[in-house]
Amino acid sequence: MLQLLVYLTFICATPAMAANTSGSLLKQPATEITVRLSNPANELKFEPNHLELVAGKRYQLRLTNPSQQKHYFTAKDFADSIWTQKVEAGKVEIKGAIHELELKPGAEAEWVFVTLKPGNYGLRCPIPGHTEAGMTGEIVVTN
Ligand SMILES: [Cu+2]
Repeated sequence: MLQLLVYLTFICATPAMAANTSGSLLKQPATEITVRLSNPANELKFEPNHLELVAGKRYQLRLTNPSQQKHYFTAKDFADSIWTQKVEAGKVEIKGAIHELELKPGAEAEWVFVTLKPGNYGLRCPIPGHTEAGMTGEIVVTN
């Protein structure tokens, strides 16, 4: 009996419980969006560079890097405003908060999350020179 109590306490203390409040949100089908980090011509931009999302919806954001150099998808304020269900890359699945993804040439990743707070959030690739060259974007979350 004591063991059971300890076990329950442990479960309740895990961050995953925060997800329970949005449990029904996690069952809704995810809207798929693809964003390319640069392109085969190595242009320093996100395609598309403007995303419009709705708060309280579940999304499956597929990130690809079809260029010959690595890039980052960095949107810290956005990442703070959502609930990340998981990030899948290759055979690895990562649970919990994510702020930034680095994609090597040819890499692909899937970020599944639920938007929570409306707002305008910046997106950029912080590799020296890339933000300055225009590798930026905007994520708009509306009600
Ligand atoms: Cu870049």
